[in-house]
Amino acid sequence: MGIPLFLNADQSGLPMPSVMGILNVTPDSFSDGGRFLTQDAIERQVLKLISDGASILDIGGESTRPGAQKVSLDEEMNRVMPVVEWVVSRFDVMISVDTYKVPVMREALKQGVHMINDVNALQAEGAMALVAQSGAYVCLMHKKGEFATMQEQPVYENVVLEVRNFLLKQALACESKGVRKDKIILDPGFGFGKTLSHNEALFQNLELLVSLGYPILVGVSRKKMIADILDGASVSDRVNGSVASAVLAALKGAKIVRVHDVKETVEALKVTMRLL
Ligand code: 7PJ
Repeated sequence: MGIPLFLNADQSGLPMPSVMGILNVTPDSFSDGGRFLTQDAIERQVLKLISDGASILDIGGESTRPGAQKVSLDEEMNRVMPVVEWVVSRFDVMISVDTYKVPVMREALKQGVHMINDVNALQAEGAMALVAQSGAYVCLMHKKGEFATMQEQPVYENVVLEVRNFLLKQALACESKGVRKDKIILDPGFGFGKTLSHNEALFQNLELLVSLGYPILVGVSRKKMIADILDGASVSDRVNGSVASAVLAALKGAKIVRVHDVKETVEALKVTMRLL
């Protein structure tokens, strides 16, 4: 547990947010054209994320995008654990595992990962106690509804208050189960049961979440909301919009930005924080 968060002070003395690099260990991300993940391609991507300046790696084996195929527990374990073991044994980088399944959390924590990133905010039976006992960081994310259907007309009376109240409730529940307050990170969950106008309201009011007193993580990288703003830009045309939103999130007080394009984001943040 030797790697503290948020130590990356820029030369200006202003705090740089930590950049979390996304490592999707899924066949559509890394494959030999068939259904096998190639360890070599994954290892190259890990090296790239680290040399590009990621201070946290977020390793995930199941896509939670709307409409994505569910992955069995065994399959997720087989995808994620070899990569976790490899990274833990070789690199001094903070490791987060993106999972909502308790057995995956348990195994990853045994291997010494530093953070559990749960898009389901530790709502699974036993998840809070497990994280509490491990002493690891946890990111609690808001989502509305189930993965397959969450983008079918989500409705809120007041999205900002609903998300704020949910995250605060989960954080306090974690604390009552023994998770230390300074280990808890909150995330509004952009795109998880939210329309573009819900995402906009959450982003515009990010300060309200920041004022809860927990570090905030923002993940908008290459998401559909960027495409919605940019007239349907393809995934490869979403980089500039993603970087702009990471910078804005940092200016609004986010402490972690979860991104695919680490080099671009780190450079933009460095220059922004220096010239602010
Ligand atoms: C998020 C995530 C996010 C956190 C994904 C994608 C979809 N974890 N996992 N926050 N998104 N904490 O990357 O497009 O926004 S998967």
